[in-house]
Amino acid sequence: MDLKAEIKKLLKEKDAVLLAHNYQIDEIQEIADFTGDSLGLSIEASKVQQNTIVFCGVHFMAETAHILSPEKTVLLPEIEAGCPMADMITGDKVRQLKMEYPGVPVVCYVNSSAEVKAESDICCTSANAVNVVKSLDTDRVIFVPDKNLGHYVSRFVDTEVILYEGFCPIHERVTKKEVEVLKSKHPDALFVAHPECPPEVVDMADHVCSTSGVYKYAKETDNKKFIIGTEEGVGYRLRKENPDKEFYFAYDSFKCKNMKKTNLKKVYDALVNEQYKITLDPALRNRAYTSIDKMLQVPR
Ligand code: CIZ
Ligand code: SF4
Repeated sequence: MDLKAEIKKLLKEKDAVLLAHNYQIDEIQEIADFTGDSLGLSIEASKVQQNTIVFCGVHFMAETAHILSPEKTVLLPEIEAGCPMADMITGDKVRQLKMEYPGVPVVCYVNSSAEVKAESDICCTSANAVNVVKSLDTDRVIFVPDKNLGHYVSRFVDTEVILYEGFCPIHERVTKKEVEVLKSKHPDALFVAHPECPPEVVDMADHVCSTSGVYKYAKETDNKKFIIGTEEGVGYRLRKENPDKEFYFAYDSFKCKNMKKTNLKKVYDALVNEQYKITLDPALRNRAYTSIDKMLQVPR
């Protein structure tokens, strides 16, 4: 069976759109209607005509798509695709933090569950986190769950950023030593890091940005070689858009295994069986929506 052709056919038949996160396997990115970062895809999903969204990513991303488009059917082809960083904090934990620091607003990275978003005051992405914190009229914020993104933000604001002990195991894994070795091997390469990387790695970067920022930087920078400090799925579009440039990943197998759980067969099954539907209790969805909506009012 030609899975790609079958998927295309089913997408039409079922009035569905296929979204793929930048960290998905190449074959999925190849046939997706849209590729992007978690928030960009959810915003895209809210604008499309189709009634069904097949979200190739991890659970919190499909939840975000549902939060922004509750009237649409959101399908996550692999129900086991979770995010260890998002799982490092719960709604209860946020409530506890709020009791510990009364009156201090909670900023939560979109890489978090709906329950955590609902308990927070405002969301942020890696692209707008600094502006989100600056937009709050306060001298302290609680930042959850990513301590590395929180630390990165603290470099640019006067606000005291109270960090939580969460992290992305894939980005946390990059070491200064590995980047040094790559830099000495490719002295003319520029190093781009995602702010989920540890602070000492971020310190070494020529440029720090979100996944979408990586594409823009590689395209617009007049340099032939880049060391990439984020998940290797971005390599698909980087190589496609810059065939004359070279990309090296900051460590071998810079791979999110949850992102790689989705494959063509699972997307096919998702369409045939209309699985797995991601929904939320409407009251929870509304509260999570408020935090996302507040973020959307802040300029990027
Ligand atoms: O690390 C991730 O999962 C990222 C960067 C997600 C996203 O697109 O915001
Ligand atoms: Fe979660 Fe990290 Fe995987 Fe992103 S790359 S989904 S933050 S574990």
